[in-house]
Amino acid sequence: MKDAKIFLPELIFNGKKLIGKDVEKSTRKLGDLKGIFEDEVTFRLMDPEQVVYYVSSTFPVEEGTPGGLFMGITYLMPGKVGNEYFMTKGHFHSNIDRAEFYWGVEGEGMLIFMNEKREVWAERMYPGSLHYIPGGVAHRVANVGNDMLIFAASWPSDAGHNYETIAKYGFARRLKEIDGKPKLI
Ligand code: M6P
Ligand code: ZN
Repeated sequence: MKDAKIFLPELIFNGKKLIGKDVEKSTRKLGDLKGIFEDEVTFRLMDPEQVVYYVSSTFPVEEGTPGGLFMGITYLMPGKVGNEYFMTKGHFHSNIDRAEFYWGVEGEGMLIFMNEKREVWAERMYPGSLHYIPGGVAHRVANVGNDMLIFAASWPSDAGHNYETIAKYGFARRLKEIDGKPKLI
């Protein structure tokens, strides 16, 4: 029998960066996050062009394909709007029962969960922390440190992002810095 072919991988995840074929980058600036922070007066005084986070992702199959997986790495800048930490938009999955893994790569973060009953809880993120996000649970990450927060994620290719529910009703609690410490209030 002839030897089977051996290939080099098309992608490299060197721990902090996703490098290779078809890696897509998306950027979210402060101006794209209008309405998610409570202190709108302070928000309006800030530069809408300031980058809050960007995501490098690989989509090996078409979005919506059942059974596939996506992977992305998010780079979330340190900062606050008033006393509320910079955070991702946050979303439920459009196919609400789809789960996801997040894991901490660098920096200090907080993963905020909210179920459909609007119950909120959070887990600390740090290099090596691994977080299972069950189906039916909205998720958002805040950078609670002074340096960039890097976390990676893998989610089903038919999960989809439902941003509307969060845009309309928000999370039931906000993560704020109170006396120098993060608190969910
Ligand atoms: C992770 C994944 C992505 C998501 C990104 C940013 O990398 O969950 O699917 O897009 O975080 O989060 P959001 O889409 O809520 O802005
Ligand atoms: Zn998700």
